[in-house]
Amino acid sequence: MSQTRFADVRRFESIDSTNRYLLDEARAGAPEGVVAVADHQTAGRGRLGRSWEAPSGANLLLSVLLRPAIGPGERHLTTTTVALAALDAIGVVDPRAVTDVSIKWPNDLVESSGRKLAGVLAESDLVSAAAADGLPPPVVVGIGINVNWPATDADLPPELAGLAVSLCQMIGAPVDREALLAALLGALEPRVGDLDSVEGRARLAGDMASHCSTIGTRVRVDLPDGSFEGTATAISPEGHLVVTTGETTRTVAAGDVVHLRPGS
Ligand code: BT5
Repeated sequence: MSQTRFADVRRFESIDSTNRYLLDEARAGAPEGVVAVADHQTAGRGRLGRSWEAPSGANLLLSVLLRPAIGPGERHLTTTTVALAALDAIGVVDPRAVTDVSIKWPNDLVESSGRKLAGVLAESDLVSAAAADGLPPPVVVGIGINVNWPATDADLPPELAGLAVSLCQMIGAPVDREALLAALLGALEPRVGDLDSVEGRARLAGDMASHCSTIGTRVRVDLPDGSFEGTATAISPEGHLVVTTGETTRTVAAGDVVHLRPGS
């Protein structure tokens, strides 16, 4: 990966969270492109205080430090960037399996049954922005991809039963984590480059729209101040979800989305 901005790959047998590690590095002034990869996380995190589960040595757990020159309103595109790069990478490793994978807004890669294959977590820290003089503010984007765990549904803890799936299950054979990592870092380079220009950001939003199974789906959007239902119709240029409720159209920048079956 020396030809990409992601040449500084730091590997950990065990760490609390690769996102936490890179946020601390960002605070100390680390440049864009540092990558942290872990065999195991003791406190892998999801959004809103949730946790990310993966046994040691089975899955891909990594974070990248980005310093995109974009405004706060467009930061969601960093999640989009990594989700799209992960789709690209899965396509490199297994072109057939990827046809069965889509992005569920805002941050999940899901298999056609809706089971979750990967989750993305973008975190920024304005304190580190102030500390690192002259550098654009950091965004740390982490992704956990279920590569070889679960090997079968029986491996899952009760709380993930029926909700998680791995590439190994989809393909029917173990997958080389290093090959997937190399493909992901390779795919990230042009995708992250797209954050730098208006045309690039439009490409990210457009590609998101074409791979997003939330579009065209009846959804419930859970926000901190309540929920509403509607039909997801588009991805905005900033990567936000456009939902029409019949009476109004709302653009959702952050929130949990539940895909509802027709009539539910
Ligand atoms: C996410 O959060 O999906 C973001 C996950 C990001 C994990 C990566 S790993 C490397 C980096 N370092 C970190 O510390 N984190 C990042 P969210 O949308 O909140 O989903 C979390 C929910 O997904 C949990 O509450 C579980 O229900 C479910 N979950 C946990 N582990 C899972 C797994 N391995 N596969 C599928 N679902 C899982």
